[in-house]
Amino acid sequence: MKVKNYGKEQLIGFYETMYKMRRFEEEVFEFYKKGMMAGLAHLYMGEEAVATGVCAALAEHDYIGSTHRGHGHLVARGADIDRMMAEILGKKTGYSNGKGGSMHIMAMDRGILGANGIVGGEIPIATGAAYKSLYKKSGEVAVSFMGDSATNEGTFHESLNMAAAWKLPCVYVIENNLYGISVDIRDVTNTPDLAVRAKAYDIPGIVVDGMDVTAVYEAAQKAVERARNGEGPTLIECKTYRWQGHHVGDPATYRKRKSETEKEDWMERCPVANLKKAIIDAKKATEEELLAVEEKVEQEIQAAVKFAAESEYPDAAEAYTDVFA
Ligand SMILES: Cc1ncc(C[n+]2csc(CCOP(=O)(O)OP(=O)(O)O)c2C)c(N)n1
Ligand SMILES: [Mg+2]
Repeated sequence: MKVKNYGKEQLIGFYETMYKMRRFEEEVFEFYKKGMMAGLAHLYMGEEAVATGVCAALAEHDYIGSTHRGHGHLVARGADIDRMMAEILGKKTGYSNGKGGSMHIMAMDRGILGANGIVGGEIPIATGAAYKSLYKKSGEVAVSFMGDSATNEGTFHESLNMAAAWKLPCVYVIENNLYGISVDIRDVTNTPDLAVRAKAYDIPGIVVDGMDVTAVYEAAQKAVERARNGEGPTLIECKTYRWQGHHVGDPATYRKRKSETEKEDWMERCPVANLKKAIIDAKKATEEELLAVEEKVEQEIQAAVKFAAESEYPDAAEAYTDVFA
């Protein structure tokens, strides 16, 4: 991790965002275990460096296409933690008045164009936002996050082709966590790196260590600059891993198929703990200063849990408002 090239404030910012994502989801997992939330949640734990590094390279008015694993994308964009937590519990103070829940969590006020239950659904949506930016000359860059498995969807290829042909200001970010539910991407795809698919569209395809926030940030910065300068899209593949199963109800036994210690090996590379260690080792901040950051985040998280728990559910009479059907 190249923390030596960074200032204290920026490193503390990265750490605060990543620690907040982790703590937010630990509370979501508790909600699930206590039966406080409806449905399931797809946790981003382990992948925090990806959204943090990418979103740090964006401007306030830029757009994000998010996935079913979207909590981290919202936190990275500075979404309101109270409204996020309330949405998870289906409360009317939530971002979608409690009707989206975990999988459809979104924050239009932070440029998040929606999370998607349809794998690969976010890719053409972000591409459309990039097209709007070009057409209206409004200057926004659109980022589409996606899983490794989404790159085997037609939407991925259709979108990259169009974005490359029209030089759209779009950045495509693959969160390669090795799995699509229980399917190992290495068993269903003939190239070890997914970023090589960029060659088919003659755009840059970059592989980065998705456990290193500085590596992700630097790749994203170049891609965003390229997009903003009218030079077209970039495909960035971040190699990462999810700590939990596909969702909170998945024991993920399939992870031992290739290596008994696969999960443990990746957990040793924890992006949050390793960033903390790197900051302290490089003497960019002291342990006490980082503990103070953790304490501040903890207070925010506890306040959000209280806010969500004490908020009301939407009224039954509102069942048909804010929905398309
Ligand atoms: C079009 C479509 N096909 C299949 C599914 C079922 N499904 C939900 S998540 C998922 C795996 C997604 O894997 P990946 O894109 O790698 O994202 P990850 O869950 O690993 O973040 C699948 C197959 C779906 N929701 N939509
Ligand atoms: Mg995956």
